[in-house]
Amino acid sequence: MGRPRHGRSVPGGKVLITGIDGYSGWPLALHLLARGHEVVGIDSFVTRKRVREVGSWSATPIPSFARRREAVRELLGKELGFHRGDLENYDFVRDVLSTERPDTIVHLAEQRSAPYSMIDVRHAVDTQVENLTGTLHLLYAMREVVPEAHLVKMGTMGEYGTPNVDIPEGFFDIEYRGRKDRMPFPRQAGSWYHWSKVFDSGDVMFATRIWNLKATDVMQGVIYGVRTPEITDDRLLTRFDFDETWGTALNRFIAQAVLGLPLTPYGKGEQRRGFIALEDSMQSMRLAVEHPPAPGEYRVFNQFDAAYSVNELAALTARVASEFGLRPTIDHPPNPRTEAEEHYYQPIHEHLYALGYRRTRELEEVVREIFRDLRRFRRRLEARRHVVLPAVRWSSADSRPALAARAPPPPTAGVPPAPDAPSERTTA
Ligand code: USQ
Repeated sequence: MGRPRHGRSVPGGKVLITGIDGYSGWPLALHLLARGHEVVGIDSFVTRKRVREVGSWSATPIPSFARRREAVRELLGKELGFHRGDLENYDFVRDVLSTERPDTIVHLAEQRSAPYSMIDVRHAVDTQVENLTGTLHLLYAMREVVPEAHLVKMGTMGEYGTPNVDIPEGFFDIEYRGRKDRMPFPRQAGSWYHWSKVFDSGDVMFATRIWNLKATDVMQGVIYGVRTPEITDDRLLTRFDFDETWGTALNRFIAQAVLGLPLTPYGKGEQRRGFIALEDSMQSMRLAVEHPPAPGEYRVFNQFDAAYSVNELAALTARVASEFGLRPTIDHPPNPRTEAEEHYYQPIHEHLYALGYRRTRELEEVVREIFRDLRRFRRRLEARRHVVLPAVRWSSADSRPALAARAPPPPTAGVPPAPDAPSERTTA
């Protein structure tokens, strides 16, 4: 577990989070600091830039990273280490690992939007090259500098696709032509982004085998929510995306309800996915950090709490919306994605429960909480309502014209374009 320094006495010890400025990275940093870990982050702020690229921003106003660190110091009395840089630069990655010598590396710094990866050939290539390069650089730098560290790698439930059989946690036993083996479960991803995670998984699994590294590959379901117990002040808020490229299903439905727009389960709306509250995703990541596998072990967690269809989530959103005096309609726009809209879905998720995972937040309670927060930031939503409806189509090789055609709404009386944002430079 390393030297007996501050943060090293906790299992999992000193944690390096790549992508610390992101939706999960930021609350994870707060959560691990509160648990007594020493935490250091890496970020290049590319997500802020890319969300601006598609004309959107976070519904919650996000301070600059320097201000975030000040808030942590002031409100939590903790120091957060930070290195600004890009995982595509191998010297940077190796230098940070040499300087910090983390016990655990949580790797979240990847392009994480499926629609973004489907915009055109450049976005597809950027997604796969960046995601694979960052992971390979981390694996090589671990091998060189901290081979005893534990890599917690953010993958996705979307790696598996929607097969017509139960989905195990990474591996399954197969008998074929009279012989038996334990093999990785087939991956059938549904976007260039999701495929980048499949390729990453192969690379991480291979590195554990040849270099005796230890790794947890987290098959993360869709996260929803805006708060964790450590977010006690607006200066500690995490980002909340709601546009079609960066926002995810349930979060988007609630934003749509607040905006008075129809909710958009795509196509038939019977697509099922595993979902988990932000707070419980942080609990799961912490459990992985604090219970490392053995050297040479590559383990897989299916990290979600429960599976829902998008129709079920739209209906729930509409029901809770009525408590806030809102009456959203439910629309079924043609599906911009190429995916099954009715299918079997039965993933197994036992590994985290075996480590002590328990649901802390009920879905409906979190939905209410998101409504309360988004109503406070309604004017920020209003300022970007033109980027909510889908524009990126899987069947198109180039969705840039559709994205460019979305015009910002003309300023209306009482709705200034960016009211509670200090400036575009400090919020994203
Ligand atoms: N969907 C709708 N209406 C919407 C938005 C989405 O019906 O307005 C549907 C999509 O068609 C899809 C499902 O909801 O069937 C999930 O889409 P999503 O945008 O919520 O999530 P996805 O693109 O799969 O990606 C998100 C995160 C990604 C993470 C993944 C976990 O952006 O980083 O890896 O969730 S999972 O979905 O389990 O693969």
